[in-house]
Amino acid sequence: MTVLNILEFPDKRLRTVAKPVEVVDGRIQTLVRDMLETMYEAEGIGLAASQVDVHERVVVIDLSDERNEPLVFINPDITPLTDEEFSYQEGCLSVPGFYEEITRPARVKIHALNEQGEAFETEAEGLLAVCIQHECDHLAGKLFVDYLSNLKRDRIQRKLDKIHRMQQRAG
Ligand code: GNR
Ligand code: NI
Repeated sequence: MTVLNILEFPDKRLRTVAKPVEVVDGRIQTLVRDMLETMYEAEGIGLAASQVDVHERVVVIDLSDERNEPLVFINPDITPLTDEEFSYQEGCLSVPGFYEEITRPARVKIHALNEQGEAFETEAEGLLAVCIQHECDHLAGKLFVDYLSNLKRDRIQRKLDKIHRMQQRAG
């Protein structure tokens, strides 16, 4: 297994629209395992393939405290189930250190394939609904900062640009 490099905002590659997975084969299963290892190492609750510069529709999530309940969504497709909204303080491994309240549909239906390539559907609410919507945004090249005002987003971009410049100088 391999810990993959996570792209950080404002990296343009995060804006790439992911393509559907055509066959869930060994290559995709290896990607899923590497994404899980990367998510656990980074202590995130979710990860989209876009964040590791693989532009295919693959998402992993684990909301459990023990970090032993991996959820895998290949070619996820979500539809809101209600007009009701839910607000949550969101963070992102690609926007490290910044947290902002984001409002989204409170419940969604999810259609996806599992890691064996079998179709399944489920409904999500609460944190799972937040997380799957956040991950599907990544697959569309979208980040939670896109929901913020230009002022807030530009502030975050300037701070991360500065951090990235300092990291570059430190080698
Ligand atoms: O680890 C993560 N935490 C989180 C918190 C609130 C809302 C969404 C998330 S997802 C994030 C991991 C990540 O960046 N996934 O794309
Ligand atoms: Ni994210």
